[in-house]
Amino acid sequence: MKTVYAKLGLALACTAMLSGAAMAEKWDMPMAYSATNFHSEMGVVFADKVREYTNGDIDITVHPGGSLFKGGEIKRAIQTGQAPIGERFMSAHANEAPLLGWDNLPFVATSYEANEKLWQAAKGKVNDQLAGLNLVTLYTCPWPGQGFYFNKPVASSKDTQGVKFRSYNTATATFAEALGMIPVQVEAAELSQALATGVAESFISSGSTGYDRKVWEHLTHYYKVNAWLPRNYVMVNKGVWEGLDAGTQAAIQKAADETGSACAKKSEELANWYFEQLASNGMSVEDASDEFRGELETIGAKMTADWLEDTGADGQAILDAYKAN
Ligand code: PCA
Repeated sequence: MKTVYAKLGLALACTAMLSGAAMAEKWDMPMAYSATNFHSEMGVVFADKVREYTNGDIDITVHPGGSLFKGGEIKRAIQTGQAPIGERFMSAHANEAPLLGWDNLPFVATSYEANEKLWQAAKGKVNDQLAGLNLVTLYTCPWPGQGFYFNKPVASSKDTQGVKFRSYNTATATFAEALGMIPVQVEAAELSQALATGVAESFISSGSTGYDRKVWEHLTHYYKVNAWLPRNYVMVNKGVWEGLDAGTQAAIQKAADETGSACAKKSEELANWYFEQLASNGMSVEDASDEFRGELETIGAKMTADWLEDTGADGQAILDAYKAN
């Protein structure tokens, strides 16, 4: 008799384990940047934390480098539920939802601290706009400050006329046009190819993307401008999110909050290291000349004014809240 009960107990335990395993939801998480980039590495940290905090109920697999969906397709894939979760460059969506360009305002918030303050001011309205797009933000993470890459020395806009420029969103295309350049939008994953084939000979970005894409193979000069610190964000489909019980949501949010702050710290730690790598691979890494910087500031002020026009009272409220803090 004893053995029968023991066997029955074992059978019940196995059934429980099986149904526990069947409950685990598998989530594919497309990310746009290379596997070794800190954003992608942090995506893996996030997935590990989610697995841990949900006791294995949510099992996320990260697909970096645009391997599952290309950068430009990720948001739509999540909106439509083709993927439950993913990561994308936030200001890439500013053409469709202008508030999402909050982190692309030239010279408004140029340190990690200021960028975080601006995010705190923007967060509520930005998340509302994303909810309207069927998306829930889990965490955001800044890139290091943005500067210009060229294949020659550049002292002012006299040197930028007619230069082919790789943009990553509408705002950077506008910036380039104001400098007499010819913009073409290219994902970071395709940047090396664009430089190798001469489709682009210049771009604006952090030291991070220049390092990831080994741009010293094609370009010679980096000018530190620190114009803005744009953010990536990890988002989940709103319906998928609302289908989770409160405990699972809280566990995922805890993982997201921890990963978001760790990711911002990592970005800050790496910012100068990237410059050192560019320099040790033969690039000239310098501050932009006063003349060039002055021109960039003039163009930047106009871009911020345009953003305020596009976003109206909401954009103004974000900037006012930022300045008041
Ligand atoms: N790297 C990304 C976005 C901002 C950055 O620093 C890129 O160039 O695509």
